[in-house]
Amino acid sequence: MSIAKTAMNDPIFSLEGKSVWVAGHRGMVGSALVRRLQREKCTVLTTDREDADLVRQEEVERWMNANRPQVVFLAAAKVGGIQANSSYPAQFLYENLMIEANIIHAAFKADVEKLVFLGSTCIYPKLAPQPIPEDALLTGPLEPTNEWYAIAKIAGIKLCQAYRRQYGCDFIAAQPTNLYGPGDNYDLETSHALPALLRKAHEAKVSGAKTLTVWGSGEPLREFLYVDDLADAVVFLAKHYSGEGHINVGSGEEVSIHQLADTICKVVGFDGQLKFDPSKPDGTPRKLADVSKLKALGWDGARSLEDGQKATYLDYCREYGSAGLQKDTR
Ligand code: GFB
Repeated sequence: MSIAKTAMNDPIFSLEGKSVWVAGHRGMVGSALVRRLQREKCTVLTTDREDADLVRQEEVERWMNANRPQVVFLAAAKVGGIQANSSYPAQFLYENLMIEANIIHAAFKADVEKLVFLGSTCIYPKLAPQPIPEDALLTGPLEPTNEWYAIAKIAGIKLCQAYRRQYGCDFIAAQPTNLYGPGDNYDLETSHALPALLRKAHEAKVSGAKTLTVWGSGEPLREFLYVDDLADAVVFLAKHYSGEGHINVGSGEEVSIHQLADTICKVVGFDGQLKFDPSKPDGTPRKLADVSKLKALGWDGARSLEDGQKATYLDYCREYGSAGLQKDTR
Protein backbone atom coordinates (compact mmCIF):
# COMPACT_ATOMS: atom_id res chain seq x y z
CA MET A 1 0.00 0.00 0.00
CA SER A 2 1.39 3.39 -0.85
CA ILE A 3 0.64 6.32 1.41
CA ALA A 4 0.03 9.73 -0.13
CA LYS A 5 2.45 11.24 2.37
CA THR A 6 3.17 14.91 2.69
CA ALA A 7 5.36 16.79 5.12
CA MET A 8 3.74 17.56 8.46
CA ASN A 9 1.69 20.79 8.40
CA ASP A 10 1.32 20.43 4.67
CA PRO A 11 -2.29 19.34 4.21
CA ILE A 12 -3.58 17.86 0.97
CA PHE A 13 -7.21 18.69 1.79
CA SER A 14 -8.72 21.76 3.41
CA LEU A 15 -11.76 21.94 5.67
CA GLU A 16 -11.85 25.72 5.47
CA GLY A 17 -15.20 27.13 4.40
CA LYS A 18 -16.61 23.60 4.01
CA SER A 19 -19.87 22.20 5.20
CA VAL A 20 -18.98 19.16 7.34
CA TRP A 21 -21.45 16.49 8.46
CA VAL A 22 -20.63 14.56 11.63
CA ALA A 23 -22.89 11.50 11.38
CA GLY A 24 -23.41 10.16 14.90
CA HIS A 25 -22.81 13.43 16.76
CA ARG A 26 -24.60 12.26 19.92
CA GLY A 27 -22.18 9.37 20.45
CA MET A 28 -18.88 9.58 22.30
CA VAL A 29 -16.83 9.74 19.08
CA GLY A 30 -19.18 12.03 17.17
CA SER A 31 -19.40 14.53 20.01
CA ALA A 32 -15.59 14.60 20.28
CA LEU A 33 -15.40 15.27 16.53
CA VAL A 34 -17.86 18.17 16.88
CA ARG A 35 -15.67 19.61 19.70
CA ARG A 36 -12.55 19.23 17.58
CA LEU A 37 -14.11 20.71 14.42
CA GLN A 38 -15.04 23.86 16.33
CA ARG A 39 -11.35 24.75 15.97
CA GLU A 40 -11.57 24.56 12.16
CA LYS A 41 -13.06 27.26 9.95
CA CYS A 42 -15.88 25.03 8.75
CA THR A 43 -19.62 24.69 9.32
CA VAL A 44 -20.58 21.57 11.25
CA LEU A 45 -23.83 19.82 10.34
CA THR A 46 -25.53 17.23 12.53
CA THR A 47 -28.68 15.12 12.21
CA ASP A 48 -31.10 13.86 14.80
CA ARG A 49 -33.25 10.75 14.39
CA GLU A 50 -36.23 12.97 13.39
CA ASP A 51 -34.15 14.45 10.54
CA ALA A 52 -33.05 11.10 9.16
CA ASP A 53 -33.04 7.53 10.44
CA LEU A 54 -29.60 6.44 9.24
CA VAL A 55 -30.63 2.82 8.70
CA ARG A 56 -33.17 3.99 6.06
CA GLN A 57 -31.63 4.69 2.68
CA GLU A 58 -34.31 7.05 1.37
CA GLU A 59 -34.13 9.19 4.53
CA VAL A 60 -30.34 9.46 4.32
CA GLU A 61 -30.46 10.39 0.62
CA ARG A 62 -33.22 12.94 1.19
CA TRP A 63 -31.24 14.57 4.03
CA MET A 64 -28.03 14.54 2.00
CA ASN A 65 -29.73 16.15 -1.02
CA ALA A 66 -31.28 18.85 1.13
CA ASN A 67 -28.09 19.68 3.08
CA ARG A 68 -25.27 18.91 0.60
CA PRO A 69 -22.32 18.44 2.97
CA GLN A 70 -18.90 18.61 1.29
CA VAL A 71 -17.19 16.49 3.95
CA VAL A 72 -18.55 13.56 6.00
CA PHE A 73 -17.19 12.02 9.20
CA LEU A 74 -18.97 8.68 9.52
CA ALA A 75 -19.01 8.11 13.29
CA ALA A 76 -22.57 6.78 13.54
CA ALA A 77 -22.59 3.15 14.68
CA LYS A 78 -24.18 0.63 17.00
CA VAL A 79 -21.39 0.05 19.55
CA GLY A 80 -20.88 -1.70 22.85
CA GLY A 81 -18.58 -3.79 25.01
CA ILE A 82 -17.82 -7.49 24.94
CA GLN A 83 -21.19 -8.58 26.38
CA ALA A 84 -23.34 -6.27 24.22
CA ASN A 85 -21.56 -7.56 21.10
CA SER A 86 -22.44 -11.17 21.99
CA SER A 87 -25.99 -10.34 23.14
CA TYR A 88 -27.17 -8.32 20.12
CA PRO A 89 -25.46 -9.89 17.06
CA ALA A 90 -28.28 -9.04 14.65
CA GLN A 91 -28.37 -5.37 15.63
CA PHE A 92 -24.57 -5.04 15.54
CA LEU A 93 -24.43 -6.53 12.05
CA TYR A 94 -27.59 -5.10 10.48
CA GLU A 95 -27.54 -1.55 11.86
CA ASN A 96 -23.86 -1.02 11.16
CA LEU A 97 -24.06 -2.43 7.63
CA MET A 98 -27.08 -0.27 6.80
CA ILE A 99 -25.68 2.95 8.28
CA GLU A 100 -22.38 2.56 6.42
CA ALA A 101 -23.89 1.52 3.10
CA ASN A 102 -26.52 4.28 3.18
CA ILE A 103 -24.13 7.08 4.07
CA ILE A 104 -21.30 6.02 1.77
CA HIS A 105 -23.61 5.54 -1.22
CA ALA A 106 -25.44 8.83 -0.54
CA ALA A 107 -22.07 10.60 -0.20
CA PHE A 108 -21.04 9.28 -3.61
CA LYS A 109 -24.34 10.40 -5.17
CA ALA A 110 -24.06 13.86 -3.60
CA ASP A 111 -20.43 14.35 -4.79
CA VAL A 112 -19.03 14.59 -1.27
CA GLU A 113 -15.39 15.69 -1.55
CA LYS A 114 -14.05 13.72 1.42
CA LEU A 115 -15.48 11.02 3.67
CA VAL A 116 -13.76 9.53 6.71
CA PHE A 117 -15.16 6.18 7.87
CA LEU A 118 -14.45 5.06 11.44
CA GLY A 119 -13.94 1.36 12.00
CA SER A 120 -12.37 -0.50 14.92
CA THR A 121 -9.28 -2.59 15.59
CA CYS A 122 -11.59 -5.57 16.24
CA ILE A 123 -11.59 -6.01 12.43
CA TYR A 124 -8.29 -7.88 12.76
CA PRO A 125 -7.91 -11.63 13.29
CA LYS A 126 -8.05 -12.82 16.91
CA LEU A 127 -4.46 -14.05 16.71
CA ALA A 128 -3.03 -11.26 14.53
CA PRO A 129 0.69 -10.40 14.93
CA GLN A 130 1.26 -7.67 17.54
CA PRO A 131 1.40 -4.72 17.18
CA ILE A 132 -1.19 -5.30 14.46
CA PRO A 133 -0.24 -3.88 11.04
CA GLU A 134 -3.00 -2.72 8.69
CA ASP A 135 -2.25 -5.55 6.28
CA ALA A 136 -3.26 -8.17 8.87
CA LEU A 137 -6.86 -7.56 7.75
CA LEU A 138 -8.55 -10.75 6.48
CA THR A 139 -5.59 -13.01 7.20
CA GLY A 140 -7.28 -15.21 9.83
CA PRO A 141 -10.41 -15.97 11.89
CA LEU A 142 -11.99 -13.14 13.90
CA GLU A 143 -12.52 -12.99 17.67
CA PRO A 144 -15.94 -14.72 18.12
CA THR A 145 -17.23 -12.25 20.77
CA ASN A 146 -17.22 -9.41 18.25
CA GLU A 147 -17.31 -10.97 14.80
CA TRP A 148 -20.70 -9.43 13.89
CA TYR A 149 -19.48 -5.92 14.56
CA ALA A 150 -16.12 -6.68 12.93
CA ILE A 151 -17.71 -7.97 9.72
CA ALA A 152 -19.84 -4.83 9.44
CA LYS A 153 -16.78 -2.63 9.98
CA ILE A 154 -14.74 -4.61 7.42
CA ALA A 155 -17.59 -4.02 4.95
CA GLY A 156 -17.34 -0.28 5.67
CA ILE A 157 -13.61 -0.27 4.85
CA LYS A 158 -14.28 -2.22 1.66
CA LEU A 159 -17.06 0.20 0.65
CA CYS A 160 -14.62 3.11 0.93
CA GLN A 161 -12.07 1.21 -1.17
CA ALA A 162 -14.64 0.14 -3.76
CA TYR A 163 -16.09 3.64 -4.25
CA ARG A 164 -12.55 5.02 -4.54
CA ARG A 165 -11.60 2.36 -7.11
CA GLN A 166 -14.76 2.49 -9.23
CA TYR A 167 -15.78 6.14 -8.94
CA GLY A 168 -12.64 7.94 -7.73
CA CYS A 169 -14.26 9.06 -4.44
CA ASP A 170 -11.85 10.41 -1.80
CA PHE A 171 -13.21 8.14 0.95
CA ILE A 172 -10.75 6.98 3.63
CA ALA A 173 -11.01 4.65 6.65
CA ALA A 174 -9.47 4.97 10.12
CA GLN A 175 -9.37 2.10 12.63
CA PRO A 176 -9.42 3.34 16.22
CA THR A 177 -8.32 1.19 19.10
CA ASN A 178 -10.47 0.89 22.30
CA LEU A 179 -11.74 4.41 23.08
CA TYR A 180 -12.83 6.13 26.28
CA GLY A 181 -13.59 9.63 27.54
CA PRO A 182 -16.41 12.15 27.95
CA GLY A 183 -19.82 10.95 26.80
CA ASP A 184 -19.04 7.24 27.24
CA ASN A 185 -21.69 4.61 28.02
CA TYR A 186 -21.59 3.69 31.75
CA ASP A 187 -24.24 0.97 31.63
CA LEU A 188 -22.66 -2.04 33.36
CA GLU A 189 -24.14 -4.61 30.96
CA THR A 190 -23.43 -2.94 27.63
CA SER A 191 -20.40 -0.68 28.18
CA HIS A 192 -16.73 -1.27 27.50
CA ALA A 193 -14.29 -2.22 30.26
CA LEU A 194 -12.87 1.20 31.10
CA PRO A 195 -16.15 3.07 31.77
CA ALA A 196 -17.59 0.02 33.56
CA LEU A 197 -14.58 -0.25 35.89
CA LEU A 198 -14.54 3.49 36.49
CA ARG A 199 -18.20 3.46 37.52
CA LYS A 200 -17.73 0.34 39.68
CA ALA A 201 -14.72 1.89 41.44
CA HIS A 202 -16.58 5.14 42.06
CA GLU A 203 -19.67 3.41 43.43
CA ALA A 204 -17.55 1.07 45.57
CA LYS A 205 -15.75 4.10 47.03
CA VAL A 206 -19.00 5.98 47.72
CA SER A 207 -20.72 2.95 49.31
CA GLY A 208 -17.64 1.83 51.27
CA ALA A 209 -17.60 -1.60 49.56
CA LYS A 210 -14.56 -3.81 50.15
CA THR A 211 -14.34 -5.40 46.68
CA LEU A 212 -14.76 -4.53 43.02
CA THR A 213 -15.61 -7.20 40.43
CA VAL A 214 -13.54 -7.36 37.25
CA TRP A 215 -14.87 -9.57 34.43
CA GLY A 216 -12.71 -12.43 33.15
CA SER A 217 -9.14 -13.26 34.18
CA GLY A 218 -7.73 -9.73 34.04
CA GLU A 219 -5.01 -11.04 31.72
CA PRO A 220 -6.13 -9.74 28.30
CA LEU A 221 -4.06 -6.85 26.99
CA ARG A 222 -5.74 -3.76 25.55
CA GLU A 223 -4.68 -0.40 24.16
CA PHE A 224 -6.77 2.67 25.06
CA LEU A 225 -7.09 6.05 23.36
CA TYR A 226 -8.78 9.15 24.79
CA VAL A 227 -11.62 10.10 22.46
CA ASP A 228 -10.54 13.73 21.97
CA ASP A 229 -7.13 12.45 20.81
CA LEU A 230 -8.92 10.15 18.36
CA ALA A 231 -10.93 13.12 17.06
CA ASP A 232 -7.72 15.10 16.58
CA ALA A 233 -6.11 12.20 14.69
CA VAL A 234 -9.17 11.73 12.48
CA VAL A 235 -9.33 15.41 11.52
CA PHE A 236 -5.58 15.20 10.84
CA LEU A 237 -6.16 12.23 8.51
CA ALA A 238 -8.96 14.07 6.69
CA LYS A 239 -6.48 16.84 5.92
CA HIS A 240 -3.31 14.82 5.35
CA TYR A 241 -4.27 11.44 3.92
CA SER A 242 -5.84 10.11 0.77
CA GLY A 243 -5.47 6.45 -0.12
CA GLU A 244 -7.11 3.06 -0.42
CA GLY A 245 -5.48 1.53 2.66
CA HIS A 246 -7.09 2.01 6.07
CA ILE A 247 -5.02 3.61 8.84
CA ASN A 248 -4.76 2.42 12.48
CA VAL A 249 -5.26 5.03 15.20
CA GLY A 250 -3.99 4.19 18.67
CA SER A 251 -1.86 5.33 21.58
CA GLY A 252 0.79 2.63 21.31
CA GLU A 253 0.35 2.05 25.08
CA GLU A 254 -0.81 -1.41 26.17
CA VAL A 255 -1.99 -2.58 29.60
CA SER A 256 -3.57 -5.72 31.03
CA ILE A 257 -7.16 -5.43 32.26
CA HIS A 258 -5.77 -6.07 35.77
CA GLN A 259 -3.40 -3.09 35.41
CA LEU A 260 -6.24 -1.02 33.98
CA ALA A 261 -8.41 -1.77 37.02
CA ASP A 262 -5.49 -0.91 39.35
CA THR A 263 -4.93 2.50 37.74
CA ILE A 264 -8.65 3.27 37.72
CA CYS A 265 -8.87 2.46 41.44
CA LYS A 266 -5.90 4.79 42.03
CA VAL A 267 -7.45 7.64 40.00
CA VAL A 268 -10.85 7.21 41.68
CA GLY A 269 -9.44 6.67 45.17
CA PHE A 270 -10.90 3.21 45.84
CA ASP A 271 -8.51 1.07 47.92
CA GLY A 272 -10.45 -2.20 48.23
CA GLN A 273 -9.69 -5.57 46.62
CA LEU A 274 -10.20 -6.66 43.03
CA LYS A 275 -12.25 -9.83 42.54
CA PHE A 276 -12.07 -11.58 39.14
CA ASP A 277 -15.18 -13.22 37.66
CA PRO A 278 -14.10 -16.11 35.39
CA SER A 279 -17.69 -16.69 34.21
CA LYS A 280 -17.33 -13.60 32.01
CA PRO A 281 -15.45 -13.76 28.67
CA ASP A 282 -11.88 -12.52 28.21
CA GLY A 283 -12.34 -11.88 24.50
CA THR A 284 -9.32 -11.40 22.29
CA PRO A 285 -6.04 -11.99 24.21
CA ARG A 286 -4.21 -8.95 22.87
CA LYS A 287 -5.07 -6.00 20.62
CA LEU A 288 -2.34 -3.43 20.07
CA ALA A 289 -2.47 -1.42 16.86
CA ASP A 290 0.68 -0.76 14.86
CA VAL A 291 0.48 3.01 14.47
CA SER A 292 3.63 3.50 12.43
CA LYS A 293 1.67 4.61 9.31
CA LEU A 294 -0.17 7.30 11.30
CA LYS A 295 3.13 8.45 12.85
CA ALA A 296 4.79 8.52 9.44
CA LEU A 297 2.02 10.83 8.24
CA GLY A 298 2.84 13.14 11.16
CA TRP A 299 0.32 12.47 14.00
CA ASP A 300 1.58 11.32 17.40
CA GLY A 301 -0.63 13.15 19.88
CA ALA A 302 -2.02 10.56 22.32
CA ARG A 303 -2.04 11.54 26.00
CA SER A 304 -1.07 9.00 28.68
CA LEU A 305 -3.69 6.58 29.99
CA GLU A 306 -3.45 8.03 33.48
CA ASP A 307 -4.04 11.61 32.23
CA GLY A 308 -6.96 10.42 30.13
CA GLN A 309 -8.48 8.53 33.04
CA LYS A 310 -8.20 11.59 35.30
CA ALA A 311 -9.97 13.75 32.70
CA THR A 312 -12.63 11.07 32.21
CA TYR A 313 -13.24 10.72 35.95
CA LEU A 314 -13.65 14.51 36.30
CA ASP A 315 -16.16 14.43 33.48
CA TYR A 316 -18.00 11.46 35.05
CA CYS A 317 -18.29 13.32 38.39
CA ARG A 318 -19.49 16.50 36.63
CA GLU A 319 -22.08 14.51 34.70
CA TYR A 320 -23.35 12.19 37.44
CA GLY A 321 -22.39 13.92 40.69
CA SER A 322 -20.68 12.40 43.70
CA ALA A 323 -23.30 9.68 44.10
CA GLY A 324 -22.48 8.37 40.62
CA LEU A 325 -24.99 6.44 38.54
CA GLN A 326 -27.15 4.64 41.07
CA LYS A 327 -29.25 2.89 38.48
CA ASP A 328 -28.52 1.47 35.04
CA THR A 329 -28.51 3.93 32.20
CA ARG A 330 -30.23 1.61 29.74
O1 GFB B 1 -13.92 -3.34 26.67
P1 GFB B 1 -14.51 -4.67 26.47
O2 GFB B 1 -15.94 -4.84 26.80
O3 GFB B 1 -14.36 -5.13 24.96
O4 GFB B 1 -13.70 -5.73 27.36
P2 GFB B 1 -13.22 -5.77 24.02
C1 GFB B 1 -12.30 -5.76 27.42
C2 GFB B 1 -11.83 -6.73 28.46
O5 GFB B 1 -12.14 -6.18 29.75
C3 GFB B 1 -12.47 -8.13 28.42
C4 GFB B 1 -12.74 -7.18 30.56
O6 GFB B 1 -11.48 -9.08 28.70
C5 GFB B 1 -13.50 -8.05 29.54
O7 GFB B 1 -13.83 -9.31 30.10
N1 GFB B 1 -13.56 -6.55 31.60
C6 GFB B 1 -13.28 -6.57 32.93
C7 GFB B 1 -14.72 -5.92 31.44
N2 GFB B 1 -14.26 -5.99 33.64
C8 GFB B 1 -15.17 -5.54 32.72
C9 GFB B 1 -16.41 -4.88 32.86
O8 GFB B 1 -16.88 -4.57 33.96
N3 GFB B 1 -17.07 -4.58 31.70
C10 GFB B 1 -16.58 -4.93 30.47
N4 GFB B 1 -17.26 -4.59 29.36
N5 GFB B 1 -15.41 -5.61 30.33
C11 GFB B 1 -14.74 -4.74 22.24
C12 GFB B 1 -15.54 -5.31 21.11
O9 GFB B 1 -13.94 -5.78 22.65
O10 GFB B 1 -13.90 -3.69 21.85
C13 GFB B 1 -16.15 -4.28 20.29
O11 GFB B 1 -16.47 -6.23 21.63
C14 GFB B 1 -15.24 -3.12 19.99
O12 GFB B 1 -16.62 -4.85 19.13
C15 GFB B 1 -14.47 -2.65 21.20
O13 GFB B 1 -14.35 -3.45 18.98
C16 GFB B 1 -13.47 -1.59 20.89
O14 GFB B 1 -11.99 -4.93 23.97
O15 GFB B 1 -12.97 -7.21 24.37
